[in-house]
Amino acid sequence: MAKDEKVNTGYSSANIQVLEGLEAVRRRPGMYIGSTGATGLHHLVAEIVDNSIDEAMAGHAKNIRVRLLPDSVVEVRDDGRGIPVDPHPQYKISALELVLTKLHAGGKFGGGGYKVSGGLHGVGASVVNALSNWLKAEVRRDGATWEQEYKMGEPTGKIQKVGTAKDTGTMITFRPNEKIFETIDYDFDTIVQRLRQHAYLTKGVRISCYDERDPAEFRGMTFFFEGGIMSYVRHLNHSKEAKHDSVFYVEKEADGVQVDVALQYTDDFKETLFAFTNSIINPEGGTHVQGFRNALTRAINSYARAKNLLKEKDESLTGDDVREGLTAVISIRIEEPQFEGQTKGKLGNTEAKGAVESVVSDALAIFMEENPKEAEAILSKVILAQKARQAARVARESVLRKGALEGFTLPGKLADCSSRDATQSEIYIVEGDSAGGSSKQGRNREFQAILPLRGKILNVERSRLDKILGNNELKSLIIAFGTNIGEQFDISKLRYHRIVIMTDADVDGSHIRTLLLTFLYRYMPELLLQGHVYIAQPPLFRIQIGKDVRYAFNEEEKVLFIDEMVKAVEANRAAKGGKKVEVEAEAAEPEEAAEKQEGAAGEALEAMVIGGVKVNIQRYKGLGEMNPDQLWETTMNPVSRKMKVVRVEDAAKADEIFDILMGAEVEPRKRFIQTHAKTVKNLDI
Ligand code: 0RA
Repeated sequence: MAKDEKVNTGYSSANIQVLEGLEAVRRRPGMYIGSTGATGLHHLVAEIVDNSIDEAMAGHAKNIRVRLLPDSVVEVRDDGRGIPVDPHPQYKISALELVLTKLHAGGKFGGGGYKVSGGLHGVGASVVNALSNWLKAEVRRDGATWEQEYKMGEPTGKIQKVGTAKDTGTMITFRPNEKIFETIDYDFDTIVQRLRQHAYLTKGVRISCYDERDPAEFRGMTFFFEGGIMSYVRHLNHSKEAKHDSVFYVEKEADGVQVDVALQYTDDFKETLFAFTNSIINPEGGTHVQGFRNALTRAINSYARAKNLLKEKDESLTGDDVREGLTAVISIRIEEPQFEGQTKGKLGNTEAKGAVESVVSDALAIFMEENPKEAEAILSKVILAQKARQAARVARESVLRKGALEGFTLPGKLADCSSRDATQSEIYIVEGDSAGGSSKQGRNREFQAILPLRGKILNVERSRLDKILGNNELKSLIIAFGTNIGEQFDISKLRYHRIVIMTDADVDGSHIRTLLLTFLYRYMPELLLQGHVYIAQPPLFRIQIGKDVRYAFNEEEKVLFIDEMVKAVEANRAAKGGKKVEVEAEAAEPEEAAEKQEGAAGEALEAMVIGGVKVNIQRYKGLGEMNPDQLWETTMNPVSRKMKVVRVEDAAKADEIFDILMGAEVEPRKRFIQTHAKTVKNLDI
C-alpha cells in the first residue's frame, strides 16, 4: 500500500519529523516543562514517574521505585507490563522508541487500560529524553530484557535484547543536561512529597524513594496506602478532632468519568478540600468540585428534611453551612482533561460535574442511611454552622442594616448636652441611677451628656449577635453615639468625641467597665483606635482639714496629702508662734484618736487628730456617694479631672478578661472572630 510504503521508505522522514519535534523542546524547554529552574528539573522526575503511575492505575504495576543516584542520575522502575518493544505496525519503530522520541505520544496509543494519562502536562517521557544528556530504557517482557540508549533525545542505537527476564517491567534512567537547567540538584523532600500524594491517589501501589547520591546521607521512604484517598482524609485530619469515626468513601464510574471521593467532618471552622484530575492537583477546583458541592448540599438537605432536623419546613442548609469543618478529597480520572484558568489549575470538562454530582449524591444518601451515628454527627455540625451563620446574618441584616438604627429617637434616659459640636461634646456612661443623678446635676450641660446604664448590660451569650444587639442598654448606647455598628459603623456620625466610662471603684464597677470595653473593642474598634474612649478617674478619698480639701486617688496619695496638709497647718501655727508637730507618713493611721461616723449618704467617714490637727477622711465607695459638686470638681471638670485614655491593647485585655469572667467556650469565640474578621481588623484569622 502506498501509505505503508510511504511510511516504510520514509522511515527516516518519520524520524526527522520526530526529531524536529524534540528539537523544539531543546530550543525552548520552558515551553514544555514550565521552567529550567528547580521546578522544571523536578518536573522531569514527575513525568517519568507519571508513566509508571499510569501503568499502576491500569492495574498492572504494583511497585514503583525511584532512586536518586550520584551525578544527578535518576532511575525510575516499575513492575508493570513493560513498554512494548516490537515494531509498531504503523510507525515501524517500537512503542518504546515512540514514547521516548515523539511528543505527546505518551498516553495516546496503546489503547485498553492505558487510555487514561496522568502526565504532568501531558508532554511525556520524550521531553525528558530531549533534555537529558543520556537516557537508558530497560524493558523486561516476554522472558527477555531489552535495552536502548539515547543522547539528547536521539537513540544511540537500536533496541537490543540484553538478557532473559523472569518478570516484567520498565526502568528509565536519565541524566538531565546541566547546560539547559540552572540546577541539576534534586531536592529529596520535594520528590517524596509528590510520591506520597501519588500513593494516596493510587490505592494499593507501593512507591519507594531512595536518596543514594551520598552514601553518608542515605535516605529512603516507602508509601503504601491501602485506603487510598480515604487514608488521605484521615491523614489530613490527624491533628483535628473528627466528628465521626468512619470516613465516607465512594469509588464509581459515571459517564466515562472515574470518580473517587472521600470525606470526613471535624470540629474545624474551615474547609479542607483537595481536588485532582488524573492525579494532577487542581488548586482552582473546577467542574468536579462544583458537582461535589451540589451533591453534598443536596444529600445533607434531603437527609435533614427526611429526619425532620430543620426547624422550618422550607429552611435549607446552605453550601457554606455544609462546608464548615469538611475535609474532602476528590479524585477523578478522565480521558481528555481540559484545564482552564491562569495556571491551568481548574478543570473545565462539563461531564465531570454531572458525574461527580450523581455519584456523590447517591452514595452519600446511602452512607447516611446506613450509618445513622455518622449522619447525626454530620448534621449536628452543619446545623450548628447554620445557626451561627443565621445569627450573624440577622445581626447584620436587621439590626445593623443601614438606617435600622437611624430615625430612632435618642434614648429617654440620655441627658444630652446642648452643644451640637461633636468635637467639643462628651458623653459619660455611668453606672446606676444614683450616680446618674449626681452626674446629671454636677455636669456642664453645655457640652456634657450623661447616659446611665442599669446592671449587667452585656451578660448575654457572646456568640449570639442578634441577642447582644437586642439588648436595650446597648441599643441606647449605639443610638446615642450615632455611629451605628459593625459593617455599618461610620465614625463621621459620632456625636461625642470623648466617650467617658465612669463606673464605681469596686468589683461591679470593674465588671461593667470590662463588658463595655469588650463591646467597644469588638463592635466599634475604630473608636479605640482614634482615642475617643476614656475612663473617668473618680477619687477614692476626700481629705479635709478645716477649709482645706484635697482628693486622693489611692492610698499612697492619701498618706502623702495628709502629711502635706498637716505640715501646712503646722507651718501656719509656727508662723503664729504655736508648737511644732511631728508628722510621719504613718500618721495617717489613726494612732492618736479616731472616731468613726456614718455620713449622710452612707459613706465611711473617719476623723483623726494628728498633733492636735483634726483630719477628716472620707472614703468613696461609689460615685453615688459624691454630691454633684464634688463629682464635678473631682471627675468631670476638664480643668481638674483625671482621665485615662483607653488604648486598643487595654480593650483587647478586657476582651480576654471577659472570657475569664464569663467562662466562655472557645468555639463561639472562634466563630465570632471568623464572622467578624472585617470588623476586627487586627485579628489574623
Ligand atoms: C503501552 C502499552 C503497554 C504498556 C505500556 C505502554 C507501559 C508504559 C510505561 C511507561 C512506564 N512504565 C510503563 N509500563 C507500561 C502494554 C502493552 C501490553 O503488554 O499489552
